[in-house]
Amino acid sequence: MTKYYQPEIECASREQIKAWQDERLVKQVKHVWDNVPYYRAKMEAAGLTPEDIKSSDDLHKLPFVTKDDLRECYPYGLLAKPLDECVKIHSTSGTTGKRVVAFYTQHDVDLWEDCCARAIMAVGGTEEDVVHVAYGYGLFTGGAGLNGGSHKVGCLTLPMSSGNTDRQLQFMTDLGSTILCCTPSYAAYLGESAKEAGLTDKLKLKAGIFGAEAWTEEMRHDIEKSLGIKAYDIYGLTELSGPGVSFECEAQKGMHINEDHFIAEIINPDTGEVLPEGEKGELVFTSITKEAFPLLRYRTKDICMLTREKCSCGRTHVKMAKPMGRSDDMMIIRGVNVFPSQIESVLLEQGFPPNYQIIVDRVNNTDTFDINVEMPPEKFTDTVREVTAMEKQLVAALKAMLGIVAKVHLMAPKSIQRSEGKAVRIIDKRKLY
Ligand code: DLL
Repeated sequence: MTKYYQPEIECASREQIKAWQDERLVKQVKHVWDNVPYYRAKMEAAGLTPEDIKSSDDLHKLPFVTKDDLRECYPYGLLAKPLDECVKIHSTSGTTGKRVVAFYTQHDVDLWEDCCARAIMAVGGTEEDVVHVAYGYGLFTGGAGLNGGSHKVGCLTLPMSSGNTDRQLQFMTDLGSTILCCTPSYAAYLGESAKEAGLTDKLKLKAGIFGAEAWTEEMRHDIEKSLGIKAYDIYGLTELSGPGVSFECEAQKGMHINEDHFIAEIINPDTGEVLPEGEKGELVFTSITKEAFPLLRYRTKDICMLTREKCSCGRTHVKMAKPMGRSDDMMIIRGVNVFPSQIESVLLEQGFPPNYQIIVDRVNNTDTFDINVEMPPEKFTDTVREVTAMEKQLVAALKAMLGIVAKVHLMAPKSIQRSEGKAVRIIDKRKLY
Protein backbone atom coordinates (compact mmCIF):
# COMPACT_ATOMS: atom_id res chain seq x y z
CA MET A 1 0.00 0.00 0.00
CA THR A 2 1.65 3.25 -1.08
CA LYS A 3 -1.29 5.61 -0.96
CA TYR A 4 0.22 7.72 1.81
CA TYR A 5 3.48 8.25 0.06
CA GLN A 6 2.29 10.69 -2.57
CA PRO A 7 5.18 11.62 -4.87
CA GLU A 8 2.88 13.75 -7.02
CA ILE A 9 2.42 15.95 -3.93
CA GLU A 10 5.55 15.34 -1.85
CA CYS A 11 7.93 15.62 -4.81
CA ALA A 12 6.00 18.30 -6.74
CA SER A 13 7.82 21.19 -8.40
CA ARG A 14 8.21 24.49 -6.52
CA GLU A 15 5.85 26.13 -9.02
CA GLN A 16 3.20 23.52 -8.35
CA ILE A 17 3.56 23.84 -4.58
CA LYS A 18 3.31 27.62 -4.82
CA ALA A 19 0.23 27.35 -7.01
CA TRP A 20 -1.48 25.15 -4.40
CA GLN A 21 -0.46 27.52 -1.62
CA ASP A 22 -1.65 30.60 -3.52
CA GLU A 23 -5.07 29.16 -4.21
CA ARG A 24 -5.57 27.67 -0.74
CA LEU A 25 -4.39 30.76 1.12
CA VAL A 26 -6.81 33.02 -0.74
CA LYS A 27 -9.64 30.60 0.06
CA GLN A 28 -8.59 30.31 3.70
CA VAL A 29 -8.44 34.08 4.21
CA LYS A 30 -11.96 34.40 2.82
CA HIS A 31 -13.10 31.54 5.08
CA VAL A 32 -11.84 33.20 8.29
CA TRP A 33 -13.07 36.64 7.22
CA ASP A 34 -16.56 35.24 6.65
CA ASN A 35 -16.71 33.04 9.74
CA VAL A 36 -14.51 34.41 12.52
CA PRO A 37 -15.41 37.93 13.71
CA TYR A 38 -12.18 38.09 15.76
CA TYR A 39 -10.08 37.56 12.61
CA ARG A 40 -12.14 39.98 10.60
CA ALA A 41 -11.60 42.66 13.27
CA LYS A 42 -7.85 41.93 13.32
CA MET A 43 -7.65 42.25 9.53
CA GLU A 44 -9.74 45.41 9.54
CA ALA A 45 -7.47 46.90 12.18
CA ALA A 46 -4.56 46.23 9.80
CA GLY A 47 -6.50 47.93 6.98
CA LEU A 48 -6.99 44.67 5.09
CA THR A 49 -9.85 42.97 3.28
CA PRO A 50 -9.66 39.50 1.69
CA GLU A 51 -9.11 41.17 -1.71
CA ASP A 52 -5.68 42.33 -0.49
CA ILE A 53 -4.49 38.73 -0.29
CA LYS A 54 -4.14 37.60 -3.91
CA SER A 55 -1.44 34.97 -3.44
CA SER A 56 1.11 33.68 -0.92
CA ASP A 57 3.29 36.66 -1.89
CA ASP A 58 0.83 38.76 0.14
CA LEU A 59 1.08 36.58 3.25
CA HIS A 60 3.38 39.03 5.03
CA LYS A 61 0.61 41.64 5.03
CA LEU A 62 -1.52 39.59 7.43
CA PRO A 63 -1.21 40.27 11.16
CA PHE A 64 0.37 37.58 13.37
CA VAL A 65 -1.66 35.39 15.67
CA THR A 66 -0.18 34.50 19.05
CA LYS A 67 -1.02 32.23 21.93
CA ASP A 68 -2.47 35.30 23.68
CA ASP A 69 -5.05 35.61 20.88
CA LEU A 70 -5.94 31.96 21.39
CA ARG A 71 -6.33 32.46 25.13
CA GLU A 72 -8.43 35.56 24.61
CA CYS A 73 -10.73 33.64 22.29
CA TYR A 74 -11.03 30.61 24.57
CA PRO A 75 -12.94 28.43 24.04
CA TYR A 76 -15.02 29.08 20.90
CA GLY A 77 -13.85 32.49 19.66
CA LEU A 78 -11.72 31.24 16.74
CA LEU A 79 -14.03 28.49 15.61
CA ALA A 80 -14.62 28.81 11.85
CA LYS A 81 -17.21 26.03 11.46
CA PRO A 82 -20.50 25.43 13.25
CA LEU A 83 -20.08 23.22 16.33
CA ASP A 84 -22.27 20.50 14.86
CA GLU A 85 -19.67 20.02 12.10
CA CYS A 86 -16.85 19.52 14.64
CA VAL A 87 -16.10 15.99 15.75
CA LYS A 88 -13.39 16.40 18.38
CA ILE A 89 -10.99 18.59 20.28
CA HIS A 90 -7.43 18.36 21.53
CA SER A 91 -5.75 20.65 23.98
CA THR A 92 -2.27 21.81 24.87
CA SER A 93 -0.57 20.85 28.07
CA GLY A 94 -0.11 24.62 28.78
CA THR A 95 1.54 25.26 32.11
CA THR A 96 0.40 28.85 32.49
CA GLY A 97 -2.92 30.57 31.86
CA LYS A 98 -5.82 29.00 30.05
CA ARG A 99 -5.32 25.90 27.97
CA VAL A 100 -5.61 26.18 24.21
CA VAL A 101 -8.41 24.09 22.74
CA ALA A 102 -8.25 23.15 19.04
CA PHE A 103 -11.26 21.87 17.11
CA TYR A 104 -11.44 19.41 14.20
CA THR A 105 -14.04 18.58 11.58
CA GLN A 106 -13.90 15.06 10.14
CA HIS A 107 -12.12 16.57 7.12
CA ASP A 108 -9.49 18.08 9.47
CA VAL A 109 -8.97 14.72 11.21
CA ASP A 110 -8.54 13.02 7.83
CA LEU A 111 -5.92 15.48 6.61
CA TRP A 112 -4.06 15.32 9.92
CA GLU A 113 -3.97 11.52 9.85
CA ASP A 114 -2.77 11.67 6.22
CA CYS A 115 0.17 13.80 7.39
CA CYS A 116 1.01 11.28 10.12
CA ALA A 117 0.67 8.43 7.62
CA ARG A 118 3.19 10.21 5.39
CA ALA A 119 5.56 10.39 8.37
CA ILE A 120 5.25 6.65 8.99
CA MET A 121 5.83 5.82 5.32
CA ALA A 122 8.83 8.17 5.23
CA VAL A 123 10.60 5.98 7.82
CA GLY A 124 9.86 2.86 5.78
CA GLY A 125 6.54 1.89 7.42
CA THR A 126 4.22 -0.48 5.54
CA GLU A 127 1.20 -2.62 6.39
CA GLU A 128 3.69 -5.27 7.58
CA ASP A 129 4.71 -3.11 10.52
CA VAL A 130 3.66 -3.23 14.14
CA VAL A 131 3.47 0.38 15.33
CA HIS A 132 3.86 0.86 19.06
CA VAL A 133 2.31 4.22 20.01
CA ALA A 134 3.60 5.24 23.44
CA TYR A 135 2.70 8.93 23.15
CA GLY A 136 -0.04 9.94 25.56
CA TYR A 137 -3.63 9.50 24.39
CA GLY A 138 -6.37 11.89 25.47
CA LEU A 139 -6.16 15.66 25.17
CA PHE A 140 -2.53 15.45 23.97
CA THR A 141 -2.32 15.03 20.19
CA GLY A 142 0.63 12.58 20.07
CA GLY A 143 -1.30 9.35 20.65
CA ALA A 144 -4.29 10.14 18.46
CA GLY A 145 -2.22 11.51 15.56
CA LEU A 146 0.23 8.63 15.19
CA ASN A 147 -2.54 6.13 15.92
CA GLY A 148 -4.62 7.52 13.05
CA GLY A 149 -1.65 7.66 10.70
CA SER A 150 -0.68 4.09 11.51
CA HIS A 151 -4.24 2.86 10.80
CA LYS A 152 -4.20 4.62 7.46
CA VAL A 153 -0.95 2.97 6.42
CA GLY A 154 -2.49 -0.33 7.47
CA CYS A 155 0.01 -1.18 10.20
CA LEU A 156 -0.97 -3.20 13.24
CA THR A 157 -1.35 -0.40 15.78
CA LEU A 158 -0.66 -0.86 19.49
CA PRO A 159 -2.41 2.01 21.35
CA MET A 160 -0.13 1.78 24.40
CA SER A 161 -0.27 5.41 25.55
CA SER A 162 2.51 6.54 27.88
CA GLY A 163 3.71 5.05 31.16
CA ASN A 164 3.86 1.56 32.64
CA THR A 165 7.28 0.81 31.24
CA ASP A 166 7.24 -2.90 32.13
CA ARG A 167 4.04 -3.38 30.14
CA GLN A 168 5.49 -1.39 27.21
CA LEU A 169 8.50 -3.72 27.09
CA GLN A 170 6.37 -6.82 27.44
CA PHE A 171 4.11 -5.88 24.51
CA MET A 172 7.08 -4.72 22.50
CA THR A 173 8.79 -8.10 22.83
CA ASP A 174 5.66 -10.33 22.77
CA LEU A 175 4.02 -8.63 19.77
CA GLY A 176 7.23 -7.77 17.93
CA SER A 177 6.78 -3.99 17.66
CA THR A 178 8.80 -2.66 14.72
CA ILE A 179 8.18 1.10 14.89
CA LEU A 180 8.17 2.97 18.20
CA CYS A 181 6.42 6.34 18.55
CA CYS A 182 7.01 8.35 21.76
CA THR A 183 8.93 11.35 23.06
CA PRO A 184 12.72 11.07 22.69
CA SER A 185 13.18 11.27 26.46
CA TYR A 186 10.83 8.31 26.93
CA ALA A 187 12.58 6.40 24.12
CA ALA A 188 15.88 6.90 25.97
CA TYR A 189 14.27 5.58 29.15
CA LEU A 190 12.79 2.59 27.33
CA GLY A 191 16.26 1.81 25.95
CA GLU A 192 17.76 2.02 29.42
CA SER A 193 14.98 -0.16 30.92
CA ALA A 194 15.22 -2.78 28.13
CA LYS A 195 18.95 -3.08 28.80
CA GLU A 196 18.41 -3.49 32.55
CA ALA A 197 15.76 -6.13 31.97
CA GLY A 198 18.07 -7.97 29.53
CA LEU A 199 15.51 -7.55 26.75
CA THR A 200 17.51 -5.56 24.21
CA ASP A 201 18.21 -8.63 22.07
CA LYS A 202 14.55 -9.58 22.00
CA LEU A 203 13.41 -6.27 20.48
CA LYS A 204 12.37 -6.26 16.80
CA LEU A 205 12.26 -2.49 16.54
CA LYS A 206 13.73 -0.98 13.36
CA ALA A 207 12.66 2.65 13.58
CA GLY A 208 11.39 5.26 15.99
CA ILE A 209 9.35 8.42 15.35
CA PHE A 210 10.19 10.79 18.15
CA GLY A 211 9.04 14.35 18.75
CA ALA A 212 7.00 16.71 20.93
CA GLU A 213 10.16 18.10 22.55
CA ALA A 214 13.55 19.38 21.46
CA TRP A 215 16.29 16.74 21.23
CA THR A 216 19.82 16.80 19.94
CA GLU A 217 21.78 14.82 17.34
CA GLU A 218 23.79 13.33 20.22
CA MET A 219 20.57 12.07 21.79
CA ARG A 220 19.58 10.59 18.42
CA HIS A 221 22.81 8.56 18.33
CA ASP A 222 22.33 7.45 21.92
CA ILE A 223 18.78 6.20 21.30
CA GLU A 224 19.76 4.54 18.01
CA LYS A 225 22.49 2.66 19.82
CA SER A 226 20.46 1.61 22.84
CA LEU A 227 17.40 0.42 20.90
CA GLY A 228 19.21 -0.71 17.75
CA ILE A 229 17.03 1.43 15.48
CA LYS A 230 17.01 4.46 13.21
CA ALA A 231 15.54 7.41 15.11
CA TYR A 232 13.51 9.98 13.17
CA ASP A 233 12.19 13.35 14.24
CA ILE A 234 8.58 14.50 13.92
CA TYR A 235 7.23 17.96 14.70
CA GLY A 236 3.88 19.54 15.23
CA LEU A 237 1.70 21.45 17.62
CA THR A 238 -1.85 21.19 18.84
CA GLU A 239 -2.83 24.57 17.39
CA LEU A 240 -2.00 23.30 13.87
CA SER A 241 -3.47 19.76 14.35
CA GLY A 242 -0.69 17.91 16.21
CA PRO A 243 2.25 15.74 15.08
CA GLY A 244 2.90 15.53 11.35
CA VAL A 245 3.22 19.22 10.47
CA SER A 246 6.69 18.07 9.44
CA PHE A 247 8.64 14.82 9.59
CA GLU A 248 12.02 13.34 8.77
CA CYS A 249 12.72 11.09 5.82
CA GLU A 250 15.46 8.49 5.36
CA ALA A 251 18.06 11.27 5.01
CA GLN A 252 17.57 12.20 8.71
CA LYS A 253 18.59 15.74 7.90
CA GLY A 254 15.71 18.02 8.80
CA MET A 255 11.95 17.63 8.62
CA HIS A 256 9.89 18.12 5.45
CA ILE A 257 6.99 20.46 6.14
CA ASN A 258 3.71 19.34 4.56
CA GLU A 259 3.56 22.39 2.34
CA ASP A 260 0.29 21.43 0.73
CA HIS A 261 -1.29 22.09 4.17
CA PHE A 262 0.99 24.60 5.87
CA ILE A 263 2.96 27.66 4.80
CA ALA A 264 6.06 28.21 6.95
CA GLU A 265 7.93 31.45 7.56
CA ILE A 266 10.88 32.33 9.76
CA ILE A 267 10.73 35.73 11.41
CA ASN A 268 12.92 37.85 13.61
CA PRO A 269 11.14 37.34 16.96
CA ASP A 270 11.85 40.92 18.06
CA THR A 271 10.83 42.83 14.93
CA GLY A 272 8.48 40.42 13.14
CA GLU A 273 10.51 40.86 9.93
CA VAL A 274 10.46 37.82 7.62
CA LEU A 275 13.96 36.32 7.36
CA PRO A 276 15.52 34.72 4.28
CA GLU A 277 16.04 30.97 3.93
CA GLY A 278 18.85 29.64 6.10
CA GLU A 279 18.53 32.27 8.84
CA LYS A 280 17.61 31.30 12.35
CA GLY A 281 14.47 32.78 13.89
CA GLU A 282 10.95 32.04 15.09
CA LEU A 283 8.81 29.63 13.09
CA VAL A 284 5.44 30.96 11.93
CA PHE A 285 2.80 28.76 10.32
CA THR A 286 -0.35 29.35 8.30
CA SER A 287 -2.72 26.41 7.97
CA ILE A 288 -4.26 26.56 4.51
CA THR A 289 -6.51 23.50 4.53
CA LYS A 290 -7.92 23.32 8.05
CA GLU A 291 -11.62 24.06 8.36
CA ALA A 292 -12.59 24.26 12.04
CA PHE A 293 -9.57 25.99 13.57
CA PRO A 294 -7.55 27.68 10.84
CA LEU A 295 -4.65 29.83 11.97
CA LEU A 296 -3.02 32.53 9.87
CA ARG A 297 0.58 33.43 10.65
CA TYR A 298 0.65 31.68 14.01
CA ARG A 299 3.80 32.41 16.02
CA THR A 300 5.05 29.10 17.41
CA LYS A 301 7.91 30.51 19.57
CA ASP A 302 10.05 27.65 18.22
CA ILE A 303 13.52 28.73 17.16
CA CYS A 304 14.55 27.09 13.94
CA MET A 305 15.60 27.58 10.31
CA LEU A 306 14.33 26.46 6.91
CA THR A 307 16.19 25.04 3.93
CA ARG A 308 15.16 24.28 0.37
CA GLU A 309 18.32 22.34 -0.35
CA LYS A 310 17.69 19.30 -2.53
CA CYS A 311 16.95 16.22 -0.43
CA SER A 312 18.26 12.78 -1.37
CA CYS A 313 14.81 11.26 -0.75
CA GLY A 314 13.33 13.21 -3.67
CA ARG A 315 10.80 15.13 -1.59
CA THR A 316 10.71 18.79 -2.50
CA HIS A 317 8.82 20.18 0.48
CA VAL A 318 10.86 22.70 2.43
CA LYS A 319 12.75 21.29 5.40
CA MET A 320 13.00 22.70 8.91
CA ALA A 321 16.04 22.02 11.05
CA LYS A 322 15.60 20.43 14.45
CA PRO A 323 14.13 23.24 16.57
CA MET A 324 16.74 24.19 19.14
CA GLY A 325 14.03 24.93 21.65
CA ARG A 326 11.27 27.41 22.29
CA SER A 327 12.02 31.06 22.78
CA ASP A 328 10.25 30.69 26.12
CA ASP A 329 12.58 27.80 27.10
CA MET A 330 15.56 30.01 26.43
CA MET A 331 17.04 31.10 29.74
CA ILE A 332 18.98 34.31 30.08
CA ILE A 333 21.59 33.56 32.71
CA ARG A 334 23.99 36.34 33.65
CA GLY A 335 23.07 38.00 30.38
CA VAL A 336 23.83 34.95 28.22
CA ASN A 337 21.22 33.02 26.20
CA VAL A 338 21.15 29.37 27.21
CA PHE A 339 19.06 26.58 25.66
CA PRO A 340 18.67 23.21 27.41
CA SER A 341 19.56 21.56 24.08
CA GLN A 342 23.08 23.06 24.28
CA ILE A 343 23.57 21.50 27.70
CA GLU A 344 22.22 18.16 26.51
CA SER A 345 24.60 18.12 23.60
CA VAL A 346 27.64 18.73 25.87
CA LEU A 347 26.57 16.01 28.33
CA LEU A 348 26.14 13.39 25.64
CA GLU A 349 29.39 14.38 23.96
CA GLN A 350 31.18 13.89 27.29
CA GLY A 351 29.68 10.43 27.78
CA PHE A 352 26.91 11.35 30.23
CA PRO A 353 23.26 10.34 29.77
CA PRO A 354 20.63 12.95 28.89
CA ASN A 355 19.26 12.81 32.44
CA TYR A 356 19.75 16.25 33.90
CA GLN A 357 17.98 19.12 35.55
CA ILE A 358 18.86 22.80 35.34
CA ILE A 359 18.21 24.95 38.39
CA VAL A 360 18.45 28.70 38.05
CA ASP A 361 17.98 31.13 40.91
CA ARG A 362 18.97 34.67 41.85
CA VAL A 363 20.98 35.34 44.99
CA ASN A 364 22.19 38.85 45.87
CA ASN A 365 21.23 40.03 42.39
CA THR A 366 23.41 37.41 40.70
CA ASP A 367 22.07 34.44 38.77
CA THR A 368 23.02 31.05 40.12
CA PHE A 369 23.23 28.23 37.58
CA ASP A 370 23.30 24.63 38.80
CA ILE A 371 23.05 21.47 36.76
CA ASN A 372 22.31 18.11 38.33
CA VAL A 373 23.65 15.35 36.10
CA GLU A 374 23.42 11.62 36.52
CA MET A 375 26.53 9.54 36.25
CA PRO A 376 26.19 6.63 33.85
CA PRO A 377 26.42 3.29 35.73
CA GLU A 378 29.82 2.51 34.17
CA LYS A 379 31.26 5.81 35.47
CA PHE A 380 29.61 5.64 38.86
CA THR A 381 31.91 6.25 41.82
CA ASP A 382 31.56 7.80 45.26
CA THR A 383 35.24 8.63 45.59
CA VAL A 384 35.24 12.38 46.09
CA ARG A 385 38.41 12.93 44.08
CA GLU A 386 37.03 11.11 41.04
CA VAL A 387 33.66 12.83 41.23
CA THR A 388 35.34 16.23 41.49
CA ALA A 389 37.51 15.47 38.48
CA MET A 390 34.47 14.53 36.38
CA GLU A 391 32.57 17.61 37.52
CA LYS A 392 35.50 19.81 36.54
CA GLN A 393 35.63 18.22 33.10
CA LEU A 394 31.91 18.97 32.58
CA VAL A 395 32.19 22.54 33.88
CA ALA A 396 34.98 23.20 31.36
CA ALA A 397 33.08 21.64 28.43
CA LEU A 398 29.93 23.60 29.34
CA LYS A 399 31.89 26.83 29.62
CA ALA A 400 33.34 26.24 26.16
CA MET A 401 29.80 25.85 24.75
CA LEU A 402 27.93 28.51 26.75
CA GLY A 403 30.56 31.01 27.74
CA ILE A 404 29.49 30.96 31.40
CA VAL A 405 30.31 28.79 34.39
CA ALA A 406 27.73 26.39 35.78
CA LYS A 407 27.97 24.44 39.01
CA VAL A 408 27.73 20.77 38.11
CA HIS A 409 26.53 18.24 40.67
CA LEU A 410 27.03 14.62 39.72
CA MET A 411 24.41 12.28 41.06
CA ALA A 412 23.96 8.53 41.36
CA PRO A 413 22.45 6.69 38.37
CA LYS A 414 18.60 6.76 38.33
CA SER A 415 18.33 9.58 40.84
CA ILE A 416 16.64 12.03 38.44
CA GLN A 417 13.01 11.26 37.74
CA ARG A 418 12.35 9.89 34.23
CA SER A 419 9.63 11.36 32.07
CA GLU A 420 6.98 9.41 30.19
CA GLY A 421 5.96 12.40 28.09
CA LYS A 422 7.71 15.72 27.62
CA ALA A 423 10.68 15.98 29.99
CA VAL A 424 10.84 18.86 32.49
CA ARG A 425 14.44 20.04 32.41
CA ILE A 426 14.33 23.55 33.86
CA ILE A 427 13.52 24.78 37.33
CA ASP A 428 13.81 28.55 37.07
CA LYS A 429 13.20 29.79 40.58
CA ARG A 430 13.61 33.40 39.43
CA LYS A 431 10.17 33.14 37.83
CA LEU A 432 8.61 32.17 41.14
CA TYR A 433 9.25 35.49 42.88
O1 DLL B 1 3.92 18.19 20.97
C1 DLL B 1 2.58 17.58 19.06
C2 DLL B 1 3.48 16.42 18.80
C3 DLL B 1 3.16 15.18 19.32
C4 DLL B 1 4.59 16.56 18.00
C5 DLL B 1 3.95 14.08 19.05
C6 DLL B 1 5.41 15.48 17.71
C7 DLL B 1 5.09 14.23 18.24
P1 DLL B 1 2.04 20.40 21.72
O2 DLL B 1 1.88 19.65 22.98
O3 DLL B 1 1.02 21.42 21.37
O4 DLL B 1 2.06 19.43 20.48
O5 DLL B 1 3.48 21.06 21.77
C8 DLL B 1 3.97 21.76 20.66
O6 DLL B 1 6.22 21.08 21.23
O7 DLL B 1 5.67 24.21 19.63
C9 DLL B 1 7.50 22.65 20.08
O8 DLL B 1 7.93 23.59 21.03
C10 DLL B 1 7.52 21.29 20.72
N1 DLL B 1 7.83 20.26 19.71
C11 DLL B 1 6.99 19.44 19.06
N2 DLL B 1 7.69 18.61 18.25
C12 DLL B 1 9.00 18.93 18.39
C13 DLL B 1 10.22 18.45 17.82
C14 DLL B 1 2.94 18.41 20.28
N3 DLL B 1 10.26 17.44 16.97
C15 DLL B 1 5.38 22.20 20.94
N4 DLL B 1 11.36 19.06 18.19
C16 DLL B 1 6.04 22.85 19.76
C17 DLL B 1 11.36 20.09 19.06
C18 DLL B 1 9.09 20.00 19.31
N5 DLL B 1 10.26 20.57 19.64
